[in-house]
Amino acid sequence: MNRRTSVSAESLAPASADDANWKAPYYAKTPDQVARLRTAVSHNFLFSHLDDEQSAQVLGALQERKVPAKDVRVIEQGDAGDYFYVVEQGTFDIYVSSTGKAEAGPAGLGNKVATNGPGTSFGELALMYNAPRAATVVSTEPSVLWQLDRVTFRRIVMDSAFQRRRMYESFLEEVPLLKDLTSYERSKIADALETSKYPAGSTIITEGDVGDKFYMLESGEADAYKRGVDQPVKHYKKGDYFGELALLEDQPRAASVMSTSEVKVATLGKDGFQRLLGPVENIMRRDDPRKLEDSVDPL
Ligand code: PCG
Repeated sequence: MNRRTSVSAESLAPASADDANWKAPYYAKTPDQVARLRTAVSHNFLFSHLDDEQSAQVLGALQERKVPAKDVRVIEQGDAGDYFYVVEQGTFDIYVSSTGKAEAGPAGLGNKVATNGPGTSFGELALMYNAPRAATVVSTEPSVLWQLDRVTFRRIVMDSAFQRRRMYESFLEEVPLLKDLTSYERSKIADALETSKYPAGSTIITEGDVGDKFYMLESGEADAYKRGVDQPVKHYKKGDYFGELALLEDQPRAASVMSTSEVKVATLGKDGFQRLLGPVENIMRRDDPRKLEDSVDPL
């Protein structure tokens, strides 16, 4: 079967897995480029769920793009989406205009909503949702980007990211800790989450261990215990979080956490915790359970 797809048909239809003739483009790279590219994508959560073959295809399809100066509009709000970008070097300011479209001149950019540095990415929304660009992205200095064409993005990178965002969207909206984040900030957290399940009576965290993850309770209940204290020092239910102290303070786990029913947790590794939960760090410090424990367990 020799199936042919026109560009315009592709732009309307979601990329489907049954287009057997499609092959990802391949751009040859020098060893230096490969090394720089690997570093740039290594912390990017949109790539972290790809298998080896998918990673090789994506690395081959990424193309280097040098941005020669500051104030280059790499993406204009309202335009059609063509590429997804990973930042290797430099930073980019992101603006959203309430008119839905970027106009000429600095005033036409709208409100600055984010600044993206090395290892971050942008430009996924228009490709995921077949929608106009939702923001304008402007260089703040000469920079280096890696760009991935929309078809490769949709066919290889998007599926897991899209499902992950959808799957965690409603849960993350109900986590009190995250309620003041924008829905876009919550989407970025969803990209980085993993789900784990535990039967009732499991030890999820052991006091004294080195901490490498942050936990949010998706379903079920759990208790925190401290050595030498008979009663639980804290009880957790859906939407609560734990495991933040060891990561905030770089100290061993301050308590053990055990499931009291079957439990599902969404976990965020240390890297994601530090990159994505910066805006709520003060809330976590304010709610630090050691303030409550002091009366129970003076140390
Ligand atoms: P896209 O394709 O809409 O192009 C503009 C990009 O800006 C968008 O994808 C996101 O990748 C990125 N972006 C970063 N922060 C924000 C934000 O707060 N809101 C929106 N809408 N986009 C953002």
